[in-house]
Amino acid sequence: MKRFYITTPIYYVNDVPHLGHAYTTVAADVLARYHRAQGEEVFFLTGTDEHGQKAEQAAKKAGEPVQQYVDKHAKVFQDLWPKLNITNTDFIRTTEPRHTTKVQLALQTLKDKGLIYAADYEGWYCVPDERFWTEKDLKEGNCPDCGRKVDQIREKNYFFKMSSYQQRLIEYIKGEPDFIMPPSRRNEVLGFLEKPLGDLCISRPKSRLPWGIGLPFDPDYVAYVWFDALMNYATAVGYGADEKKFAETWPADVQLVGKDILTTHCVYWTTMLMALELPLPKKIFAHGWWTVEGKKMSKSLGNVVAPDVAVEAVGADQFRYFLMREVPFGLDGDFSAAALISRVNVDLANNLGNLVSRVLSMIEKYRDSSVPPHHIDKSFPMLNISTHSRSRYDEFMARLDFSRALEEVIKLCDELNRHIVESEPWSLAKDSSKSQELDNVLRGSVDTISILGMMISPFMPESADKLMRMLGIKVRADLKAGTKISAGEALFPRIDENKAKEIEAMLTPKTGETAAVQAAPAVPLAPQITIDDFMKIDLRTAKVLHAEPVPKSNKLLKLSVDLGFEQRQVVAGIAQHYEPEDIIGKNVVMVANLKPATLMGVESHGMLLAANDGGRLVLCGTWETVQGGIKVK
Ligand code: ME8
Repeated sequence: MKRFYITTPIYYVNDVPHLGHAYTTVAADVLARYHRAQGEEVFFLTGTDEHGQKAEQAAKKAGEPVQQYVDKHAKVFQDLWPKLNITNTDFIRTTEPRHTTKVQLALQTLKDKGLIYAADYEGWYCVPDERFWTEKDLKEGNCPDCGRKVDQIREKNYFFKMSSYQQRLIEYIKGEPDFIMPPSRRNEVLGFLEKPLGDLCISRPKSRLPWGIGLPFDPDYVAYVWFDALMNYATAVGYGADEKKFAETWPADVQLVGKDILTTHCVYWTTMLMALELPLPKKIFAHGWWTVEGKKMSKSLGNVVAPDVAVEAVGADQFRYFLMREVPFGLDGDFSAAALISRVNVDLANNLGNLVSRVLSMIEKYRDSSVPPHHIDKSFPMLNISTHSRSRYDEFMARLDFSRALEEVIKLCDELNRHIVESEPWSLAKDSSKSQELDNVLRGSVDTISILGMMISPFMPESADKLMRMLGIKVRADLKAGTKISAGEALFPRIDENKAKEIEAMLTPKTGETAAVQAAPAVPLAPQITIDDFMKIDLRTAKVLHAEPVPKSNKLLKLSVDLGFEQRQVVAGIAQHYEPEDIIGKNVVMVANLKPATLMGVESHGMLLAANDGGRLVLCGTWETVQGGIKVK
């Protein structure tokens, strides 16, 4: 039987694990647990990406031999995952022989097939990104990706004939609507493939970068780190080593990645697989990007959220719940300690936790802690509701829509709370002729609680286990009349104000910069206006289609926005606050009837709304996605 195979990216060892890494890995774990619960055999892979310039430079900076450095840092990831209850089947490190030898096998295979050739390369090279760029790719002479300076180089290298697969890849993506998810990312890849696809430089001269896997056909070269890294998904499951295991596991069913590495996975990896005559993964899902209180996570800002600290602050289940519930999978998210605390208190402590204790204490009080029988002559409203809820939950899980799946959990809690209020078990308990009715309400409620336990278990495994223990059972099917329950302590303790302050201090320590922002005086309110004054301003929703810096300006970005009925060019003074690629696809609000103006020689036909947070500009948009051109009042 084919295993259900799930992968995360393999993380660079030069960075400390943070919220972003935890996000992808928790999502993969939720999926793995969900599929296991369906009786499937799951292979869940994560690991570390240990070659290349980044690792080499980080080791140099730390004054350590590279192997020692990567060993130490891979361990940080390996030690972290159990704290988040991650149930990966395997952990691959790209410096392991099981990987390096099979990367060499893949390279030799492609070379033998005539799909790798040597050529002189002349162009621009970004050292930190380890990427080549053509003259026209550059932005103001710098790397279009990271904005840093690039070096001109001329050297012999080896190239993979990626361009030969362009048409086949386009047709494949068009023929498989669910291959790249969500659809916005699929369109992005198809857009990328509209331009001619070049061949991929898959080597680096050892003289410049020795820390890599040697090319089997040229001792002076190592493999490009992305060729090496992407192969992990195959080498970990037996490519070239264990044919049986490979056949039972490959292709991956779901490959989870962040949107930052969409092209490497959807173009480089897929064409590599085509060239190796291997099937493509069934699905590549590129999720969105987390910021912390509106800012990119960065060491210098001191706002990197460490997953182990989050676990220590609120608990593993609570943190997992927040990550999966807060943002629809695929969209960008913003982390704040306040949002995390609010999710724990509102959804988990007040709603689900209270509901469990409400139902169990009623069974304790009215039925001496024994689960009552069903009386079949009665209808069970909760049974229908929970069956429907469960099937919607399954639909969302199948689409990797984790946030909506959890929304179903909360909705089912609301339904059960309503059912209890409406059926008034406390009144039924006073009337002995209503004993069967009371049994049915209590039984329907405790059954629903057990369904809720099942629904939360991929997300919050410890709490689901605790809940089952409170219900006196191991699996849901064990819940029978006479089963002894125990209400015990709260399933999710509430975070009180003092604890909340402690958590905020642990998770988002204020740096000098943020502290200064908080101390800034409030801007005085402008004089009052009438509603007629306000109505003169035509505010509209708009979607950012394109963004690029305005030449010679370090403040301005030139945007193209979709207003539904037309596209507009708008110049916005936000270049110091947003990278162009961060705002493409965002839904913003703009003043649509402002007279056109010319800024640094570029015409602007409108103005985006942004909050000025002590000098930091934060774009304003709509909470939910709406079409462009909708009036905002
Ligand atoms: O790119 N928000 O490794 P990496 C959401 N080694 N997800 C985030 C995130 C954020 N702010 N930051 C990181 C590499 N991630 C390569 C991958 S795979 C063959 C090689 C997550 O350590 C997200 O999954 O930079 C992203 O794609 C990944 O970490 C990048 O990890």
